[in-house]
Amino acid sequence: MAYDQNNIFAKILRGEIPCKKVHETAHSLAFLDINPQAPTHILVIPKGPYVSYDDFAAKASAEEIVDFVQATGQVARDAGVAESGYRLLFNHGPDSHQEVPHLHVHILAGRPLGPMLV
Ligand code: D5M
Repeated sequence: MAYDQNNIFAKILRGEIPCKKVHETAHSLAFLDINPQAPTHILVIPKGPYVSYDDFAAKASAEEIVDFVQATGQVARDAGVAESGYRLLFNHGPDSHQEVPHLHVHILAGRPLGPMLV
């Protein structure tokens, strides 16, 4: 699937629409989810044009991947949920109901999340 430069997160990265930024690194950006499903619901995205987890895993540089993983851990620590716990969620592709075609991980926390539902 080709990367759509007009997806909503591409617009956020270009500064065309606002976001509630919580963290930024050389290769990653974290901001609050507009439709929170938990008291803490933060999205972390790479700045590069990756459609999905598979696209990122296959094409991103080691530097980008390390940056993304470390940024995600830092955001959770800064949000104060590293001790109480959090869930990381990637939706990849149509069956997962991925809505935005720019890779993002959901950090969900702030209440007992219950068992993983599929
Ligand atoms: O999740 C896509 C997520 O993106 C969903 O939880 C809403 C969120 N979203 C959509 N638009 C925005 C803006 N403008 N700011 C912040 N969050 C947003 P998915 O895994 O693709 O289903």
